[in-house]
Amino acid sequence: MIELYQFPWSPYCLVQRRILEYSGAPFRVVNIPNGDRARIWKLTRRRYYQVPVVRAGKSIVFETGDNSQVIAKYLDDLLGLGLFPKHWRGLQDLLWPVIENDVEGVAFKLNDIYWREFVPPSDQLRFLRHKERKFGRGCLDRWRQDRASLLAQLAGALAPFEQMVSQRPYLLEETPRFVDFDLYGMLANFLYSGRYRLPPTLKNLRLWYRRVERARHPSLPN
Ligand SMILES: N[C@@H](CCC(=O)N[C@@H](CS)C(=O)NCC(=O)O)C(=O)O
Repeated sequence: MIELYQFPWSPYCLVQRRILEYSGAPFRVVNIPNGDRARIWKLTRRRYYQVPVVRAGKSIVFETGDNSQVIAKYLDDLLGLGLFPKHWRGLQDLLWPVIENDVEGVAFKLNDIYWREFVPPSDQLRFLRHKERKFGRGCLDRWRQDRASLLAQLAGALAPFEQMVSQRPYLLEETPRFVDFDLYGMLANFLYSGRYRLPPTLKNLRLWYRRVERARHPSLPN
């Protein structure tokens, strides 16, 4: 059975999780403490410590760069999902860095503001230390103070995607492709704390989000 090593609020893990659900393939989630990557380190034979990591039989799959999509392409091939069709080659490559930088860079801060509500107490010290070492002391309090401007920034970053889905059910066409799952993961991370809704001004994107959340591969029975 396929295994997804993750932590539940990670935007990149939420992408892979939704892809696996979409596929209908049986899979198992293995939760890793945010602050203790020993299990990932061992699994990848000391080559990687981030999440997500996917294990399928003897294959251990993880990203090789900031903009690689090794896991999604692997699952796409393995499960025949058609997430990277030839006719969108290049265009999806241009879109996913925007999704994973401009949208993710704001979305995770807004969710992290509520970290005490979802990071297990046993992991909170390591979580706080990890964030402060990466983004500076007091970063989580600063993001809380900046909440309104971060929300405005997020709405701005999402505006082009709202335009895209005002013309068609998914970002590119009638069927979800990789970028739909990618944007979904970033927004599922934003919504993870339960403290937010997608802005009402992004009417079509709200409908799109529900659509991606429920999408099932066409080969699956209804
Ligand atoms: N480009 C990678 C990024 C993965 C990533 O940033 N993972 C985060 C969790 S959302 C992580 O493991 N961070 C911990 C660390 O860097 O120590 C991907 O798309 O999977």
